[in-house]
Amino acid sequence: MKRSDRIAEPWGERTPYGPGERWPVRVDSFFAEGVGPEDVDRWVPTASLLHSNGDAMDIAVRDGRIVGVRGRGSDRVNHGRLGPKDLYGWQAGASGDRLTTPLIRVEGELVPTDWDTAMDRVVRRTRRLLDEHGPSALGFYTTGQLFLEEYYTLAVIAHAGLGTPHLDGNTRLCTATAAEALKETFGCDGQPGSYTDIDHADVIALFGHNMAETQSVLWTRVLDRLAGPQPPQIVCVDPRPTRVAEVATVHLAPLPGTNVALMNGLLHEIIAQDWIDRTYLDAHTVGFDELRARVADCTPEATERICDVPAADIRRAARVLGRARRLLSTVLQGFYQSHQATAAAVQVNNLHLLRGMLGRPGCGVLQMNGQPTAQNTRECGANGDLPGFRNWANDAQVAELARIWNVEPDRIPHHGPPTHAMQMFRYAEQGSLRLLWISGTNPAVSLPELARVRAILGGEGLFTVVQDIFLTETARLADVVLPAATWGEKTGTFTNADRTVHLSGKAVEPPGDARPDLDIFLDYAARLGLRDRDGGPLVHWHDPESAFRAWQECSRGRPCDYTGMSYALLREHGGIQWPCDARNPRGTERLYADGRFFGSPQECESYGKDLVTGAPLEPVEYQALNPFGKAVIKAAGYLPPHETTSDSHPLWLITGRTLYHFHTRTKTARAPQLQSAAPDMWAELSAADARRHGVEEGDRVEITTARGSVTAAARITGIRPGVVFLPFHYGYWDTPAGDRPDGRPRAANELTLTDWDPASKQPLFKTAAARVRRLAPAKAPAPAPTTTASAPLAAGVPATAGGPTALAGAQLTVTAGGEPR
Ligand SMILES: Nc1nc2c(c(=O)[nH]1)N[C@H]1C(S)=C(S)[C@@H](COP(=O)(O)OP(=O)(O)OC[C@H]3O[C@@H](n4cnc5c(=O)[nH]c(N)nc54)[C@H](O)[C@@H]3O)O[C@H]1N2
Ligand SMILES: Nc1nc2c(c(=O)[nH]1)N[C@H]1C(S)=C(S)[C@@H](COP(=O)(O)OP(=O)(O)OC[C@H]3O[C@@H](n4cnc5c(=O)[nH]c(N)nc54)[C@H](O)[C@@H]3O)O[C@H]1N2
Ligand SMILES: [Mo]
Repeated sequence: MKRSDRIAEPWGERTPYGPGERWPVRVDSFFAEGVGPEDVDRWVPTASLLHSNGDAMDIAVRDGRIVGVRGRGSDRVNHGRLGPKDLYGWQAGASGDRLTTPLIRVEGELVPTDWDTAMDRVVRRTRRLLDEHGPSALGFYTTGQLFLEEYYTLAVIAHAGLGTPHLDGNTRLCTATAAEALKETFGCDGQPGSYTDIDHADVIALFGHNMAETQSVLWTRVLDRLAGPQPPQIVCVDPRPTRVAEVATVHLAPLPGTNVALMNGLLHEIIAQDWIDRTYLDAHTVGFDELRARVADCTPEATERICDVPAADIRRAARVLGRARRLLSTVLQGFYQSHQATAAAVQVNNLHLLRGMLGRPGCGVLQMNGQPTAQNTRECGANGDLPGFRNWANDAQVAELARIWNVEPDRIPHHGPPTHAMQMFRYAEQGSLRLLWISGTNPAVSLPELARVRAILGGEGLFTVVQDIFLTETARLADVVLPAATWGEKTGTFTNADRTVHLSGKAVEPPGDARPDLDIFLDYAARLGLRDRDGGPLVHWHDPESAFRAWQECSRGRPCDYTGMSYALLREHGGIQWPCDARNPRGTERLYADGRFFGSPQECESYGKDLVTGAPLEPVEYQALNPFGKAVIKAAGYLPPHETTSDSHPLWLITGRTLYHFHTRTKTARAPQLQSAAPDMWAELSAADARRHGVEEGDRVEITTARGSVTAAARITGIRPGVVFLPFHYGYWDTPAGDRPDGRPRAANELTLTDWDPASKQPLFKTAAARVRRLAPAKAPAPAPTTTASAPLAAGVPATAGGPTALAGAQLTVTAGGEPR
């Protein structure tokens, strides 16, 4: 086992393999200075908590401290490999500035206190609000980073205990569209495909997904296929020159916010060329005729005019997709975080239905997750539906849930879908929501339009509880701060983007008085004395394993059936894919292999929505549309974004991630290797736009939208002309001004807008109109990584060409080493 350097070599050395072969094992590891594997007292199995890939790993413990990690070679997900955040991120847990005691606000200041005092404050406020205003004064905004057991407990407390409809996750910002797109097409959430589809595919298409940086180990699997015999062809749809684009057979770089137009153009061409599977369509789908009519006019030329992608490239991409024998597609934030998110993501599902590419090795759709445990937030009913993917609009399913919880069905709010996060913040702004309990998320950096978010969280009328491991920008605005234990300090399970469940073990004690999130929720339920209909405790479990068993009962017979699992089995076997029940005791590799979906009116999680207005379909409408529970092909026309570029704001602003950081950097900035790989804010500009604004590499620039301005160092890259990219990782906790943007606003979300996709309610982080101004000359190159999509042009990464419009406007799209594409 050798030490791995995943800063300089993020994807490590190649282990090539061919189609249908097993991906070779390569075990990555990293240890603290002066420690080696021989010094380790114990290895504790877990999986990565810094993305959705679920990389299985073991924590090295020595003298009660975490001293390193190694990948687990036997696990189905990563075959031993670890990415940069997996290898180095754990160091943050031992950081000296962890929260170690609860804090309460006294005369304007947060002061340390004990658990009794802090919880008593929260419980007294809860009771008072329940008495005076009823349950809808209470809201819970959770995350995609806790464990299944924790979400389930919170969901039971909110839905059945308090009876508030206001429970959502930051998964609303993250994978609400994945869930919605799966529900629209297949009737239910749940990933059809499997990571092993990479082993078999002859075409892999990535739609708005920078897998190289955001699921870096999954990307090594693709790279190893590319290095082996009969490599797959890659299709990349992204306005930036990502490492995915670099190896793509076809790279389409559409204008931001035009994904639906692009997809309709591709589907038009595939139908026109008759690259469709009639037998599959007839047997397993409804809605094809409507789609065909909808895309009839979407010729490659018409598509070029909207997306600014050459018609010839659209034809080439359609040909690759249309003639694939085993097609794997992945979809992520380039599609999910824009104004027609669900409509666009659904078209990728449609592509697979048209081509009959589902349920066989190599034929999968991965409507990806982002956060490590986002899948569990959704399964457990902490993100817009009821637990076990139950349909709030189906009385029989609500009654079943009431039976499991032993409460009256009326106790569970189900007159409409649970409130989405953006609406909860609106209610808080208006004053009807008076207590907001935030767990495991940092909205003062991650939500759109931060000035507004700060005003809401800091507002007099709102009592804010923040449960975190650090004193974040959000925690500083709280009335009560609860110190949590995290990964490695608590036990629980979580599920990655391909339905693989891992058990994550406790390796070390949490610092000070910090407590597992589960214990905090259990304590709240106990203090409130929540009861079922016979007067017994509503939350009748007491630790992770008993919570898991309670969840198993809730999942019984549902698509996400966990009843065949146990902690013992997960310990023995490693990752297992749900559904796992008596019929599938070792889990299920692919859903829908038999062409059967969870789409019948009785079974489905949702009756679907109008993709343009977001209006839910009535049960009778769904019954008429899809009586036999087939897959639904839903068409959608392209609509322009609400905010578009203008003379005053001529550039499209998009935001996103870099390889080395996780979100608001509370963990990755406290890991020295990661922080020094990307220490501060930058802005990516094309050479043409840089020249037009008189900007050179490293210059300080100001980026402005209708919401505000930020400053950053300019990085000139091969991004398509007309687009500026900002990473959203940089907030204020580690700036001289502390938690305030005074002096030097830098958080990308100062600029983003309060708006969301009508169907999934996922906010828009990838379309806004901006302008750029040069402030000062460079002192040094921008502090952006050179190994990734932010590589400077000089590094020889080919520029991303726009279509003819961009060429005409920009006069420059080709640089050293680049071919005009
Ligand atoms: N290193 C790292 N990995 C992570 C995370 C992290 O913070 N850091 N976070 C995890 C989480 S929670 C998530 S959700 C995932 C996100 O993973 P990704 O979705 O891969 O990441 P993003 O950078 O948000 O966006 C992906 C790409 O969308 C492109 N894009 C922007 N606008 C458009 C558009 O209009 N159309 C198209 N087609 N593309 C567009 C951007 O150029 C960007 O390269 O990553 C997970 N993994
Ligand atoms: N502009 C822009 N904004 C975006 C995005 C974008 O692409 N562009 N992407 C969006 C997406 S996809 C996402 S997922 C969000 C992410 O946004 P956030 O969820 O706000 O980001 P994180 O930094 O991951 O916040 C997680 C918090 O949980 C804390 N934490 C970590 N472990 C634990 C634990 O075990 N228990 C508890 N209680 N707390 C813990 C961390 O310290 C941190 O404060 O950002 C969204 N915002
Ligand atoms: Mo996310």
